[in-house]
Amino acid sequence: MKKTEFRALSVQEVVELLRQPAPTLVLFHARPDADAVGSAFALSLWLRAMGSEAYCVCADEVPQHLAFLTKGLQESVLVDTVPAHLVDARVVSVDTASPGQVGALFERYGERFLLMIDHHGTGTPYADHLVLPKAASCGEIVFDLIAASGVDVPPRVSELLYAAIASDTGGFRYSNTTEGTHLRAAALLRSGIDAASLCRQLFETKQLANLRAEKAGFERLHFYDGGRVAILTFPYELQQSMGLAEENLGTLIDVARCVAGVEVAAAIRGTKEGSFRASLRANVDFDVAAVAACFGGGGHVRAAGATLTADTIEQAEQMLYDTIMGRRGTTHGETP
Ligand SMILES: [Mn+2]
Repeated sequence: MKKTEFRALSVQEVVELLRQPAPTLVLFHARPDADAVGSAFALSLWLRAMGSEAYCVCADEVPQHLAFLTKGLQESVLVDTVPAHLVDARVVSVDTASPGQVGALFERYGERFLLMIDHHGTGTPYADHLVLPKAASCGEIVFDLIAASGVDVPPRVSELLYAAIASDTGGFRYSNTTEGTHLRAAALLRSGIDAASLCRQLFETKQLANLRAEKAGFERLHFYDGGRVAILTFPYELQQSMGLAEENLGTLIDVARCVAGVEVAAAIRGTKEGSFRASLRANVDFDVAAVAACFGGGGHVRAAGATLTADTIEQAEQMLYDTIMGRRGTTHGETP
């Protein structure tokens, strides 16, 4: 029978569970970011240090700009590269809040999840879980698990965790950054990693194709509510005509978010399936996860995402705008 009730586990319980050697697939969310990749590979190296065979798997390949993180560890994370003897392994997920984020692999592994380790406040548990919404990144939780285990891990783990933590805090700039974030980062620095090099690769290097996408996206940036709400749209036809990959559109949201005066930002891109993928960010105390939840999505209070069903991208933009404004209550201030 399908299990529908799941238990919340403590850090210590998870350590004891994972200390028992067993072949393990470490799964992370589709369209992976550095927290997902860093947390998953750090967890798999820790599992190996405790005598388990481990392999990282994802519905999507690690994007090109994060390939430096996995270099020399695994050639690919796609499911058809899982070694035959690990096909029936237990499955542990990191940074993956709901079945939707597992993506195309949920059908395959849905019944086999031993555990989910995550830091998203909104989500739909699909296994026994360690979910700590106060953690700025899943990397912080994996850091704590490794520390609690007292197991010696290879130096590469420090790099992976630092990248995970730095990434989800926007380089220690976002409001989710806590004293605990810095303390963990300090411990990782103490192990001798080249943090400046990691940060340059994470934050100061962009694919030329991303910059081309940002330039085109900037032309399609609309401001509302006196410049407090910014929404950028990027139709799938435009992506195709420019020869851009999906991963080249990941920084569009930053174009909308970084403009002075913007409080809530969104980037909507068309997909080849005909739906519309929205990323949402808040620069002020406004819950974009609640906006995303109206469309079946989720995320964090200040960073969330959802997939919208609409006939046109203009209609998707209108739906998102209406929902944002509905949750912001009566508009304040006057239009310039
Ligand atoms: Mn994360």
